[in-house]
Amino acid sequence: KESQAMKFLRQHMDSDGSSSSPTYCNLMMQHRNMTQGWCKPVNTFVHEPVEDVQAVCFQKKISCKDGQSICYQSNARMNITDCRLTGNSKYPNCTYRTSQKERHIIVACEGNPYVPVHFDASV
Ligand code: U5F
Ligand code: U5F
Ligand code: U5F
Repeated sequence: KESQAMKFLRQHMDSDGSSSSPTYCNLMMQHRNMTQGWCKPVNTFVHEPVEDVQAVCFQKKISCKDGQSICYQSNARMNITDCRLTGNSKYPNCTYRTSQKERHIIVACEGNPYVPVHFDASV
């Protein structure tokens, strides 16, 4: 079974990639299995080394958007791509808007080793 940590890597890590192409999200959301059964509405990919993203678990502690759990905000801005479902997209044809950004990422972490398991937001 896929662990929470593996799920984070599948859904949110693309270290070697960049969203140079406008069809990046259409391809990646499909390749990373986020368009099976439904179209996942919002998903961020991070284009930084996995160690740099894992290190965020030891950076600035803040509240998650749920207001209850602990999240961590990266000290540095990171190269990310936000994928957002377009308004007229209808399952199974999931079409996304691709936006490349430089932002601080916010993640939740769990386990031993303590690694990212949830992508909360970017600022
Ligand atoms: C990057 C990019 C783009 C890398 C599109 C590969 C892509 N890229 N800009 O899923 O059945 O591994 O690696 O061939 O699929 O992940 O085995 O799910 O910078 O799209 O056929 O191949 O391509 O796909 O196992 O606009 O190019 O991109 P799979 P593949 P893809 P299977 P499955 C992107 C990736 O960031 O790092
Ligand atoms: C993923 C992500 C993000 C899952 C945010 C659900 C979310 N996610 N990157 O975009 O103006 O914040 O509410 O759809 O925007 O429950 O309301 O900030 O990969 O937070 O359109 O919503 O879902 O997320 O209020 O940057 O989405 O997260 P937005 P949304 P939310 P608004 P705003 C991540 C989360 O996998 O688990
Ligand atoms: C923890 C947290 C939060 C673990 C939210 C995974 C979650 N957590 N603070 O909606 O991009 O199922 O994955 O968060 O994926 O099993 O939207 O990974 O400490 O609930 O497809 O998945 O799954 O959310 O968020 O504010 O993170 O959480 P979805 P998520 P979930 P998406 P993604 C929470 C879990 O306690 O142990």
